[in-house]
Amino acid sequence: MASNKKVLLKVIILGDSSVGKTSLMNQYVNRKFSNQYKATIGADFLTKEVTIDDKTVTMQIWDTAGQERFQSLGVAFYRGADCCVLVFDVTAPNTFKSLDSWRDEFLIQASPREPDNFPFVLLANKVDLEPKAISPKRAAQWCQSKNNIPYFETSAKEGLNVEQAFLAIAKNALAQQNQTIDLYNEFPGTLNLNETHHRPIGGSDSCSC
Ligand code: G3D
Ligand code: MG
Repeated sequence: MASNKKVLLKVIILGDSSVGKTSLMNQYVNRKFSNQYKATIGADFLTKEVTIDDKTVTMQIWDTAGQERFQSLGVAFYRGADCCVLVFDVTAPNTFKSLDSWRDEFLIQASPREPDNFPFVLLANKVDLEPKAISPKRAAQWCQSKNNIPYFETSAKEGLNVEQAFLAIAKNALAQQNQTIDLYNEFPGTLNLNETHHRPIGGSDSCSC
């Protein structure tokens, strides 16, 4: 890929309501943890430039507007994602139990080319709080069972591990995008959008179109 090409990575954040998705994004993009930022930016996104191996890429981070309560996020939210971030709250066991269904929902809606190799990253959020209901061991086991998903313990409140987690997210998203581009390049003759086909409609070979 030409190095002067602009790279845009789409990252989506999924998980139960109140696990801290919006707070994590706000901490990463604006370096703020604010109770006023209720933000709720709709099926919308924030962008952040990030440098990976001397290359600047733009990460587009999509958050929900609270519709995750009903698991109804619409196809536009999922379409074209390069990485999916799954979040749970270490003090709320139900949010950990929901991870499977968020992952499944993503795979159904986004239908990536290679579901088994699609990059997910798991964030165990609110590690500043006690007591913890889900141990790091349990979370790590879940990650292992899903083809070794990278796993970070974060606190959006204290800014703990947030930068590191999003850097890993960006790297995984970039690797995924490069792989997809390689796949297209492997079959250059499969789809040629510049080619004009003059094919008769209705079975007649005598069309002069
Ligand atoms: P969501 O976007 O997943 O629904 P939010 O979650 O980011 O709106 O966060 C839900 C609540 O959890 C908020 O509290 C927020 O301040 C809090 N929160 C988010 N991340 C952390 C964290 O790392 N540590 C702690 N202690 N709290 C966190 P309120 O009270 O505003 O509902
Ligand atoms: Mg939110």
